[in-house]
Formats: sequence, structure tokens, C-alpha cells
Amino acid sequence: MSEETPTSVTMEKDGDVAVIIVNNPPVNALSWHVRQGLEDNFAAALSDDSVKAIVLRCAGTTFIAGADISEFGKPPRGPDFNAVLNSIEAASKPVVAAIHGTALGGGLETALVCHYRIAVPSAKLGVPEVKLGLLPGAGGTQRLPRVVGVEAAATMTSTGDPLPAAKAKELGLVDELAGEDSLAADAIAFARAKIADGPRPTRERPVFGDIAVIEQLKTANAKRWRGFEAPYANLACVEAATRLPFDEGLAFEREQFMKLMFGSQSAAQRHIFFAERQAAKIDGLPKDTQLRDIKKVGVIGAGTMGGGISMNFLQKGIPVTIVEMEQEALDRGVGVIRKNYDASAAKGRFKPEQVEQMMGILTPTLSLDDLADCDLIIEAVYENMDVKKDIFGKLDKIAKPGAILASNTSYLDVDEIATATSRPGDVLGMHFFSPANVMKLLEVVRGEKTAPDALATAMAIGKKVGKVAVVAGVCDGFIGNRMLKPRQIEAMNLLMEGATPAQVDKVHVEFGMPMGPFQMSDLAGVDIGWHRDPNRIESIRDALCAEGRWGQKKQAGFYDYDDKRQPSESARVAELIEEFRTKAGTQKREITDQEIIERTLYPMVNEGALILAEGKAQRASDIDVVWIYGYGWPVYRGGPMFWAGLEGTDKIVAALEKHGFEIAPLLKEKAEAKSGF
Ligand code: T1G
Repeated sequence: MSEETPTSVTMEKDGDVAVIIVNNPPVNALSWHVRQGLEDNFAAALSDDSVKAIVLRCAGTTFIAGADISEFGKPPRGPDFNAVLNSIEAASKPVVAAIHGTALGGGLETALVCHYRIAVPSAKLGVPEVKLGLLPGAGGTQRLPRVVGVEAAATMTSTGDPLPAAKAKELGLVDELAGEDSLAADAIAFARAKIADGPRPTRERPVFGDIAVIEQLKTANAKRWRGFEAPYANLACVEAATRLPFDEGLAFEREQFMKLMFGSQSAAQRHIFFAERQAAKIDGLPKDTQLRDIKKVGVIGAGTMGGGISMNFLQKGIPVTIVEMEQEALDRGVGVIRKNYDASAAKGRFKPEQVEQMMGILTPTLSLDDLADCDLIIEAVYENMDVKKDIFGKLDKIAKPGAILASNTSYLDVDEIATATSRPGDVLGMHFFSPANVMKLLEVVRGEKTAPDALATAMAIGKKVGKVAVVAGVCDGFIGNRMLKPRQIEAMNLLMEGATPAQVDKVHVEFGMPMGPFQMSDLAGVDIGWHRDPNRIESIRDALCAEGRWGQKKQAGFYDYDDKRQPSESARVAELIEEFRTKAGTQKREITDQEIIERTLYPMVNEGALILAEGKAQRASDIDVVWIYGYGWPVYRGGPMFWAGLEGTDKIVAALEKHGFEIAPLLKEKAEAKSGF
């Protein structure tokens, strides 16, 4: 062992059983020194005649959670992973993997070259590489079909979803379940019992199962996998395992793995893996900042947002007091929450008793005073500054000291809302996305006077209720909606110049978005923010609203909709657009798909650069996380700012200049340096 190798793998002996222990916090990733340590310690155990069997287990909270993703793309160090695994598999003594926490990716591949596996009931086993745009590149796609069969192997690799230990046992992936608190001892006893059986090299076991599952998975996931390369590469490898000898299958897997590894999709998905974890960090906040205790939450407004927000907390067992002005609205709001839970229970997501439990900790009220004992109060009423300031003024007198006062506004000035209170340090924005109980994104808006511990608490409680929380500064539309605006404006301009809603939307859907600007407008409601005066027609949107074309809810918007909400192009809308062109004297012309990209996506990058320069986002990767989790930006393109690097910031600036946009200085800077963000 060279002098600078960290000691992340050690060995101890229990009679004739050697126990090799990996200790590489936080998740025992297979960093180069871990691979080195495995190679060295297995060699030692195998050459020690007193050793009859070997146990591999990990210290800390989890078994090996995979290859060290932070090493990808860097010059290789330490032994080749496949070589280390092949030497363990070829061991002349039985090797047992003792699993707790998560055995993921390269971690499960390590367990698969061990001859037997024992796990605690709470353990999870899986190959999530596909979520990083990759595949299990150390034999996982060739060994899994030999242990769990083609069906399970194809499902595990192409979805990346982990299995609970009990299911893994059922499938034969785990041979024995250990006591939850006695893994170390149970593993040694199990290994000792396997001395008589001897080694069981996985590569020598036959592949079994029905290959038909592969096409079934492709059909069932066609929509979900649209645009992704990795799921199909995973299935191709499992298919190869059914017809190629092991080593040829391994070579095929390697080739597929390298293609993905050096492709832009995996680079984008790995970027998002770390970006999501980075987003949780608040720059400059002392690590030991005391979080405030959130035991009880108040929600003002039982409409769509208020109801969805409440559900997040109830699902985590946090009592919610929900306030409305009128009994009818309150009953309706509570009714929708119950209906949603019942629907989820019908799909098996909750047990009926769980629904009763959650509804049991929901307290409906017509009085703001009932929020006096809440630790966090989230206001979710309609977007009107005076109404919000009135509510916050009242909360200032009602809420207990130290309670966090949050507004779910999607664009109003949080600093101004805070002026209605004597405690602006406790005021911030918590901008949930609709449907709030489903969408993962939460923009936590830091006001000028928001206290660091209030901000940190809001971020932490956001994570606790399953959200990906991102810090945003106070500005019109914060991060997400602010970048959406130039896109929507340009989309409308493109209509005037000759494009159709369908053409613009097709470009966005082909780019990987779930829907285009006009489908999205119809879903959200064309009338959002409309001045409600049918006689004031200053834009195509005004004209649509005046004719009652408010979107899907009216079965007519930029598209016509049938009873199944399927859109079709509207002759009336085409007519309306033509009328506006004539009125404006705009000559219709041919619009290319590339121009649509340049004028609807590039301006988002430009706005992102302004947001960064103004400090309204902590880092470019936060902006990417916002668009991935809030607006369905395709994860395999890494978010607008990461994508700008792939697309070429100089190319973006050239196109924006061609179309007459003012270029954000930071974007210009990146373009001159030919760099990404
Ligand atoms: N490599 C490097 N760092 C990792 C890591 C990994 N595999 N997994 C986690 N981290 C860091 C993470 O960035 C964070 O750092 C800290 O650990 C805690 O993570 C050849 C190619 C295991 C379920 O995809 O899913 O094997 O922010 O906040 O919520 O076939 O981490 O504190 O600085 O997520 O308790 C396949 C990835 C790799 C699993 C724990 N493995 N990890 O969740 O903690 S590819 C994965 C996770 C591979 C082989 C291939 C989760 C977790 P920081 P965390 P957590």
C-alpha cells in the first residue's frame, strides 16, 4: 500500500472467518483507495490458510452505495474495478456480503461477485445507474440475470428502482435475512456454515427467465423513457446476457457503458445528481446554525395550493391547522384533501387507516387566531399584495415568537409583504408548484431581512416533506417564473410572425419538455393574470380570454380539447392570429424549428445569467434544479444553464444578437471564454 492511500478498508478475524470492512464515509463509495483496499485485503485473506471463509461488510450507515461518482471524468487511479471484482468472484473460499442500508450500483455489483449475500430486513438493493444516464458497468447486467433471472434484471436495470431486502430474498438476490441489529454476528455464522458448500461463482450460474419482458418494458415505459438513451442500453445488455457467453457479455456491457459515460446525457444527469444535493446548501450559513423546531404548521387558504401544501405535512405526521374565510370554502378544501388521499389509497399508496390518521391531524378553522401555536404558517391565498399584507399584519399579532411566516406567492415582493409585520426576520417565501403535493420543487425566497436560521429551517422542512428546496432571491417571478416569462413572450411573438402554437409546442416536446408554451398555458389557464375586461383586447391572449378560451378548463384555449382533454389545432385561433397580424401589419413568414429554439430557450439562459449576476440564485446548478423539478426540463439535458455549456455559450450569444436581444454581461463573459456556467 503506497504511503498516501487512505485506510478505508481493514480486516479482522473471527476464528477461521476473515471480516473485511469498508469504511469510506458518507456512503462507502468505491473510491480508488477502497478498490485498492479490497484488492489488498482479499489477497491477504485468501493467502491466509487459517481463513476458511470471508465476510465483506461496511461501517457507517450503509453498504457500498456505488462507484465514486465524483471520480468520473478524472484520470483513473487505483486498480481497475472489474479486475478487483473478478478476483473476489474467483476466490477459493466462500465470500459472503453482509448488507445494511443500501447496496447500490457498484455496491450491488460487489455483492454479486460475493458467493452469498445476507442482509438486514431494512436494507435496499438496486442498480440506479440508469438515473445517472449509465448502466451497471462492472458486470451487473451480466450477473443479475444469473441470480434473479431476466425479468427482474431487466426491470431493476432499466428503472433503477431499488428492492427491499425481503423482495430481494424472494428473488434469490439475498440468501439470508439477518437480525436488524445482529448483522455482523449473523454474517460470520452464515459464512462459517458456507465453508462446507464452498465458493459459488456467479458467472458460472445459468441465465434464466423469459426475454419477452424486455419488449414489454419498452412498451410500458415508452412515454417515460422518451429521449433517454440509458434505459435502452441497459435492456440491450440484459438481452445480450441471454445469448452471449459471460466474458463476451461483459465486453458488450463495457462498450455500452463507455458510450454512455462519455455521452452528454450521463454528464447532464450526473450534474443534476450533485446539483440537487448542492442546492440544499446555503452559502455562507454556518454549518451549526440552529434550526427552529417545526412541530405544527398553519396554512391559510384551502384552495388548490393550500390543500396540496397541507398534504405534504400531514403525510409526514406534522399536524396542520388550515384556515378559510367561509365554511363552504373550508369544507370544499378539506373534502378535496380527503378525496386526493382516498384516490391515492385506492392506488395502494396509503392504507385506509393512514388516511384517517392524516385527516385526524388536520384541523379546519375559520379563525386565524387558531394559528397562535404554529411554528410555521404558510399563506396561500390569491395573488393580491394588499390582501397578503393584511394577512401578515394580522399574523404579526397572532403568531408566537419565533414562528416562521411564509408566503406561497409565485411572484409578489416578499420584502414588501414583510413590511406588514414587526418581525421581517421571520418572513420568507415558500413557493410550492402545482399540484403542491406532487411537484418536488420548492423555491424558498430569502427576503432582505430574512434571518439565517429561518431560511435554513424552511430549507430543511422542505427536504423533510420530500421537496427539492432551492434558495431564490426576491425579484419578479423568483427563478423559475422569471425565466419562463421571456420564453412565453417570444413564443407569442413567433405566432405573430408566422409560427403556429402547434409548431412551437412540437419543438419543445421534441426537445424533451413534457409540453410546449401553449399547451402549458392552456393547462395552467390562459386567463391567469388576465385583466378580466372582455372589451379591452390588446393581445392574442386578451382576445382568447374575451371569447372564453381560458384553456383546458374551458375545452378551448390555444387549442380545442375533446372530452379526454386531447388537444387539436383550432381554426378559430389561427383566424384570430391572422387578424392580429393584419392589424399589426406583420407579414407572415417561414419560421424554422431552430429559430424557435433560439428565440424561446436561449433567452431563458440569458435571463438565468442575469439572475446569477444579481445573486437571486446562489449558483447556476440551482437554476438547473429549479427547471428540472419545477418545469419538466429533460434531466438528460441537465437544466438550462448546464445545457448552455453543451450548446455553446458563444453560439447562444451569436443567435441572441442576431435576434436583437440584449445580452446579459455574465453570458457574454462566458461566451468570450467559450465556457459554460
Ligand atoms: N459517489 C460519490 N458521492 C456520493 C455517492 C457516490 N456514489 N453517493 C452519495 N454521495 C455523496 C453525496 O453527494 C453527498 O455529498 C453525500 O454522499 C450524502 O449523499 C460501476 C457506474 C446512497 C441513497 O447512484 O442514491 O456505481 O452533498 O445526500 O440522502 O456500475 O446518496 O454531503 O457533499 O444523497 O442519505 C451508483 C447514489 C453509482 C447511488 C444516500 N450509485 N447515491 O442518500 O445522502 S454509479 C448511485 C444515492 C455506479 C457502477 C456504476 C444516495 C444514497 P454531500 P446523500 P442520502
